[in-house]
Amino acid sequence: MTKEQFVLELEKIGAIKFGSFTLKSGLISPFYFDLRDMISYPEILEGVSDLLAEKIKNMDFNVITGIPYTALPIATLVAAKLDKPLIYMRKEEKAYGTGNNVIGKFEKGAKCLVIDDLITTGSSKIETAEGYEKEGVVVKDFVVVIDRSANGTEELAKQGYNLHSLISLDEIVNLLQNKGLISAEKVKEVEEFTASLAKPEKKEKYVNPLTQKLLDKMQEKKSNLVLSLDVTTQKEFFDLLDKVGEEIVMLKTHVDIIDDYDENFVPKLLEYAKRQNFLIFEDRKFADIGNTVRHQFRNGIYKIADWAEYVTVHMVAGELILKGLFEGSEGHAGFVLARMSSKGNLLNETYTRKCFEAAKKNPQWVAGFIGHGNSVEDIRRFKAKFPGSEVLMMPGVKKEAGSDAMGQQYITIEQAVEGGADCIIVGRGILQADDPQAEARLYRERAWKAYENR
Ligand code: 6AU
Repeated sequence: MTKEQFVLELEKIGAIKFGSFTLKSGLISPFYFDLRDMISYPEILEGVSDLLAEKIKNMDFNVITGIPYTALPIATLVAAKLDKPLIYMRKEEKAYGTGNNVIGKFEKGAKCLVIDDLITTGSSKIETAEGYEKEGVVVKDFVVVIDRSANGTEELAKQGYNLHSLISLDEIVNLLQNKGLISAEKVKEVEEFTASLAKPEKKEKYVNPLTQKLLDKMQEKKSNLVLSLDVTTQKEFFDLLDKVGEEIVMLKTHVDIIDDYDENFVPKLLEYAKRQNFLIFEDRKFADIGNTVRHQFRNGIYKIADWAEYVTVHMVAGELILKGLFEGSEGHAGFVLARMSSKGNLLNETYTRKCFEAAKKNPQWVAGFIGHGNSVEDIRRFKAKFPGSEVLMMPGVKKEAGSDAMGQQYITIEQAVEGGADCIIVGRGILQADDPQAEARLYRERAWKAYENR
C-alpha cells in the first residue's frame, strides 16, 4: 500500500473527516482525525505497519513501543516485521515511584522508539518519554502516523526529542483536494486553523489572592517554613508556638488531634497568629461530596472556616468539592493534594493530572498543591505541569532523607526547595528536636537560602 492509498483508505472508513467539529477544548476544528478503528481493517493495519517499518528500519533503537491504545497493536506488527523487541507501558500507571510500569524485557539504558497514531501538541508525548525514562528506558525518537500539529516538531525538539511522521496534515489536505474530495475553501480553513494554533498560548496571569498573600508573607518574614504543629494538648501546642512562631510563615494545624480542645483554643490561636505574624492552614483533608464538606468546613465543634484561611482538599470526589467548600465565602482557598509523601499512596500520574485540570478550571479556589517527589528532577517535572501560579507546599521534609515506621517518606530541605517547593512543611523534624527553637531557625535558614538561590 502506498501512502496515498493509505490516506484514501482512511478517508473511506471515516478516520479522517473534514467539516466542523467541536473539540474537547471548545475550539471548532475544520477537520477531525480518529484512527482508532483502523485496526479493524486488516489491509489498512498491514499497510500502515509496512509504511512505518520502512520509515524506521534504519533508525537507531533497541526496542519499540506504541502508546496505548491505538498505536500499541500497530507497534506490535511493526516490531514483528523488523524483528525487534516490543515493550509497553501500563496505561493506568502505578503510583509514582513504585517502578515496574513497563511490560516486556529490556536492558537498562535501552533505546526505545515510540510509535503513536497522532500528534497534536506534543505534551502527551513528552509525558510518555518521561515515564519511560523513569524506568530506565531512553527515548529519543517518536514516529507518528499523522502529524496534525502546528509545531509539534519544535515542541519536542525543545525537550530533546525527534519527531518523525509518516504523513503531514498538508499532504493529506493536498491529496484530498487533488482527488476532489475537499474544496479549496476547506483547505484554506485548515491552514488558518493550524496557523491560529501555532500562536503561543497566553500564559495564565491570574494569581489567587491567597497564593499572593502567602508569597507576600514569605517575603515579609523571610521564611518559607510551615510548621506542622502535630501535638495533642493545648499546653504543648502553645508552649511550642512560643518558641517557634517567629520563624514560620504559616502554621499548619490538625485541630482534631487536640485532646483538650475547648472554646479558648481558637481565640488564643488567632491572637498568636496576629502577634507572631503567621498564616493559618488547617490540614483538615476534605474528601466528601460538596454538601457534606460544606458543613464540615463551617459547622461542628471546630467551625474551621471561621479561623483557617487555607485547608487541604482531596480531589477524589471530583472537582465540585471545591464549589462545595468555597463557593460564597471570601478569603479561603485550598491546597489540593496532587501527590502524597506516604509510601504506597494511590495517587498516580493520571490522578495528579486530574488535580491540575480541576485547578485550572477553578483557580479562584486553589492556592496551591501539596506534592512530593523522590528527586530534585522528579519534583521539577511535577511542578512544571502546574496549570497556573499555584504554590507547591511540600511535606515529608527533614534535614536528612529517610522514612518513619508508618510510611512517611522524607527528602531533604534542599532537595525539596531546589526541585520547586515554595514552602516546606515540617512537623517532627522540629517538634522532636532537643531545642525546637534552634531547630526551627535552622530549617528556616536553610529553606530560605535554597529558595533565594533557586
Ligand atoms: O514532618 P512530619 O512527618 O512530622 O509531618 C508532616 C505533616 C503531617 C501530615 O499530615 C502532612 O504533613 N502531610 C500532608 C499534608 C500537609 O497534607 C500530605 C502528605 O502527603 N504528607 C504529609 O505528611 O501533619
